[in-house]
Amino acid sequence: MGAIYDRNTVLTIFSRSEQKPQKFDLGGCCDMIGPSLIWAGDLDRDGKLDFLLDATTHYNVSEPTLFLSSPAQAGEIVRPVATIHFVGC
Ligand SMILES: [Ca+2]
Repeated sequence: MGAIYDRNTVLTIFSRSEQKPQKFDLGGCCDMIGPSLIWAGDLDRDGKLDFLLDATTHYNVSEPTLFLSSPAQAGEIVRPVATIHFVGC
């Protein structure tokens, strides 16, 4: 699995097991720092990669989102299942 970010801040995910890449619009992400991959592994133990990505829209905000492979629908590689929003001082 691989991922790239384009100028419009679209996360594109590739997988050997899926014919088409999956795209996520990250909206107004990511001022100054860009999206950050926090963790990658197989959290749900289905043999496919899961990851935690921070795609915050502001430098003083953290918004990690968990993407899991097991709830992915047909044609998807992963599905976002949880997000938490932190604001700095
Ligand atoms: Ca997995």
